[in-house]
Amino acid sequence: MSKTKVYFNHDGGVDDLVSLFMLLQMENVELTGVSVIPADGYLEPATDASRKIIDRFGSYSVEVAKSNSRGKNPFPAAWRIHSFYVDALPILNESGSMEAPLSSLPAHQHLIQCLQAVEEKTVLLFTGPLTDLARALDEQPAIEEKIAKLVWMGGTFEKGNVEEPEHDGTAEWNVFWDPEAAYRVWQSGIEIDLVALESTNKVPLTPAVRALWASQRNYEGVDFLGNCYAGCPPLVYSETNSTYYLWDVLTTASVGSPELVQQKVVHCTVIPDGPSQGRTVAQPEGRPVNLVYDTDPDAFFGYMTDLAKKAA
Ligand code: AGV
Ligand code: CA
Repeated sequence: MSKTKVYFNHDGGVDDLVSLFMLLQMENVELTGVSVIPADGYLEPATDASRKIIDRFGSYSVEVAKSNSRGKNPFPAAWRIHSFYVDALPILNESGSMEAPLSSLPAHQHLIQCLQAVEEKTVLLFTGPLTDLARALDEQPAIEEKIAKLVWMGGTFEKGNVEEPEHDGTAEWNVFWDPEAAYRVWQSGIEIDLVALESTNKVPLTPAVRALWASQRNYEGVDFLGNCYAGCPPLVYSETNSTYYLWDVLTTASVGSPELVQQKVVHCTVIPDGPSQGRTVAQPEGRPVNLVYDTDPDAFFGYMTDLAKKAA
């Protein structure tokens, strides 16, 4: 079986780190590089946790790079703190060392290097803001030809998830953190699969999902899932600003198993500034994206848990 080459840029949230764990279990995927941007997490623990997950759950080595990008609209610290929690999990610290190599390049240059080092085209998987991709395109526009497509957790055409002063609530956070970067990527010719809140809203963390993982915690990988999500607020009665969804994990699953999601083409633009900054808006003259708008939650959680069972 030929494996899809994937470069993964994430921002250190719990579901970002679980996504890395999942990618390492996919038999049809080969990770060509990983980079970490300090948006919904802190740089050091998110980078260390990434290296430890590769060491503990990967069957091959992957180089990790740190981003030096900074966003316009910072994430709440209460969310970013989760990166320390995953980094401290005992299962990731048993060996007491970190073997996965750390690149000396900043993430956007690491991305360029990894694209150029592989002969075929690479799928880009981004589960945080697009800052490093926008910078890479500005620095080396020729990389566009080496990109098969971008699969991005970002955006919505319905209700946003940003609740911040001076914003109207229409944006999704990964766009809002750096709206100009998304705007820049929209100007490129790269094919974009947009895994938006329309589909991720279908996969909240719930007490039932936790119970499923708890019941199968005899598998080390499933126990790892339960531990990672232990600090995240589930959906019980109604949504709050901190309710956790499996945003990035659904995005990652759509790379390993595309039949889990439904897509349709939408023409749209990104609003780069002002009170709606970071909003994705449908517009006939806008560029096309493949909007991932639906999924079957049972099939998704089944796929996720089965992959975790394979981890050793
Ligand atoms: O908007 C979803 C993105 C995803 O990439 N992140 C979390 C996922 O990693 C930001 C976010 C929105 N609401 C959150 C977020 C919450 N309640 N807790 C943590 N992060
Ligand atoms: Ca994320």
